[in-house]
Amino acid sequence: MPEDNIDHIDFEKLNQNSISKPLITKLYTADPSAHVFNGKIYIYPSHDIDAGEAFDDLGSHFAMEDYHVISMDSITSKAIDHGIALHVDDVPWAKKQMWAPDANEKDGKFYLFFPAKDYDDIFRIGVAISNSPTGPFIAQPESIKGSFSIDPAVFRDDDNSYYMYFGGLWGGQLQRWRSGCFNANYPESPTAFVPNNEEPALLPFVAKMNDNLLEFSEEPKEVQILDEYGNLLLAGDNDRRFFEAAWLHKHNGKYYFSYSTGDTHYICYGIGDNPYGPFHYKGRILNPVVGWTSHHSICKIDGKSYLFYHDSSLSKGVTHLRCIKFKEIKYRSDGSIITLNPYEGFL
Ligand code: FUB
Repeated sequence: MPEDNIDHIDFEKLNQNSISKPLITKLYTADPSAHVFNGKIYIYPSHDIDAGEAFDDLGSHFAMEDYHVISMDSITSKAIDHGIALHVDDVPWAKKQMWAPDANEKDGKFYLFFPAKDYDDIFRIGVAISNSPTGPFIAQPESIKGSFSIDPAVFRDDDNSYYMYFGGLWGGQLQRWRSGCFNANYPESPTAFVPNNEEPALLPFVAKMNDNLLEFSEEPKEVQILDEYGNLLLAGDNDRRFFEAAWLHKHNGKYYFSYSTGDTHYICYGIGDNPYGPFHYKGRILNPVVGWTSHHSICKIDGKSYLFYHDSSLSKGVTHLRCIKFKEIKYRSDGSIITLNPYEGFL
């Protein structure tokens, strides 16, 4: 819901009707990637700040500078903020805009994956390593070779292969990579280079990671999202096509690829038989929240599945000052997910 649409909202009533309270109120947080490591819940969010950047459709006002890690002993426990885990000043290749991160664990080491703009103002994806899930993380000197765009999500499959999903339109620059290399031509409009409505929509990417989790082991491949007839979703299908915030989770042996539709503000998903897809579009997981962006992760905790997401309720609707939340999701017997309404019919 764009900022100019919130004047009528009674935030007290909205909060009363909300299906979840903010997990952390001392700082603004967004884009929560939740994992269970060694029996404990760790959440890797963006840390929203007001850096005074003017609002634009490229997301320049999302001028985040660092990451904090949040932990919870259990889903009913208090959320603990562990302070700064990584700052942009400590990432040699990164200039600004520390957007949505993810993390994963391998052989007792913890890897933070994050996008940021480099000194050419191109979004790349980097890795930082720690011996602890809460950091501090030490960044690699260079971004991942061949990485581009935003919103990395790293999924570990049952055979211990790791796959990174990534990509984001408009400010996330995915449309600038259509030819395989970065199109730096102006005008720098968010929709320049986006396909026409009747063309197939831009697709997110996936790449298997090397054993060291520091590099792609293959050229990133497009992740296909198909409609009910087996055709690629079209660029004009704004209610269903991929925009940003990729996530992959597994349920009953099936692979669920979920994502945000951006300008229509839904979290949607498709189901596939392997980590590369194709994924068959199945529906919505979350209806629009207060705030323009919607971003999520899905994590199984003690046998139940939870959606971690954000809205802008804590800042009374300021787009770039968000708060992380969570709610259990339920599956029907056919594997489909029951859509959540974030304010139980209030909006
Ligand atoms: O937090 C900055 C950007 O906003 C993220 O990278 C997107 O997914 C959206 O949530």
